Amino acid sequence: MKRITVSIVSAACVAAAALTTAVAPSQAATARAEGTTAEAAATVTWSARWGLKGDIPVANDYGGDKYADLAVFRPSDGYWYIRGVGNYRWGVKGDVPAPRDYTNDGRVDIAVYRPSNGYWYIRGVGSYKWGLPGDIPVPKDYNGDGYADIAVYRPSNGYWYIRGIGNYPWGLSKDIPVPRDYNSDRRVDIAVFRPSNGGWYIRGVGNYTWGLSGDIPVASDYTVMGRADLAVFRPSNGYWYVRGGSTVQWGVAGDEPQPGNFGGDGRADRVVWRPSTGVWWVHVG
Ligand SMILES: [Ca+2]
Ligand SMILES: [Ca+2]
Ligand SMILES: [Ca+2]
Ligand SMILES: [Ca+2]
Repeated sequence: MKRITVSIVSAACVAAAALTTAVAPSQAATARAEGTTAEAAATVTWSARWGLKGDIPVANDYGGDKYADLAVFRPSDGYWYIRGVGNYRWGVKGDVPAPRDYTNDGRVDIAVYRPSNGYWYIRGVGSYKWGLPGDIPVPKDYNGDGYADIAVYRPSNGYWYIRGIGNYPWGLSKDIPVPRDYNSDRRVDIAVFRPSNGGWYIRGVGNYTWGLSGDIPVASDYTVMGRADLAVFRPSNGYWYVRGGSTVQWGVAGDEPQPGNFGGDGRADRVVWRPSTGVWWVHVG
């Protein structure tokens, strides 16, 4: 993780290409293409600088090609910089990015939640009043219709307010909301991670212990089972612990984990964005 390199490793063939110069977008794209044609067990790692200190990482598939796109929201100028897709002015300083596919077209839509007035501004869709200062936006598809639902988690009372669906008490003030589909029914489940005891409380699914205080929850589908795996990134040692999956060291303290589908295969990949340098470190496999 110290050098900027691209390496491709698989069980059947070992082919490594190290790029000692800065990774250009075209080179990263090449590595990605090679990775997808290699063995299933292939691991591809690459890195690219995209973003500046102070930015908020918002990697998602904005273009709709199934690959997550490197992206940052820059509070200082209100722009979204999405690599390979474009730059868009949307939001102001203090806004919380809330990108999701609100239109069910396979493309994640640019959106922000504004804590100061409780409004959601969804680019190309509209604006909606839903929330109060202090709320945490948790847009996900809770009813499985393909459209992300506007929703907030309110730490002050532990309630989830899901627009058009309902209100649910689930959580405590210091919990971190981690809504995902944990049981493969295509509906996102209300869930919280409790840092104080490493507990995961998943509504309608169960309670589990996975992680320690100080861990950052990074639940996603790393094992391609069609549901999110419990997972944490531990800043103190840079390890990703995936329940039922492999343990991988990827990242350092201060990195912001951004798991996503960077390999285009439906598998979540371990990815971190380093605010100090603006470099994304991508571990596909
Ligand atoms: Ca994409
Ligand atoms: Ca969309
Ligand atoms: Ca929905
Ligand atoms: Ca579910």
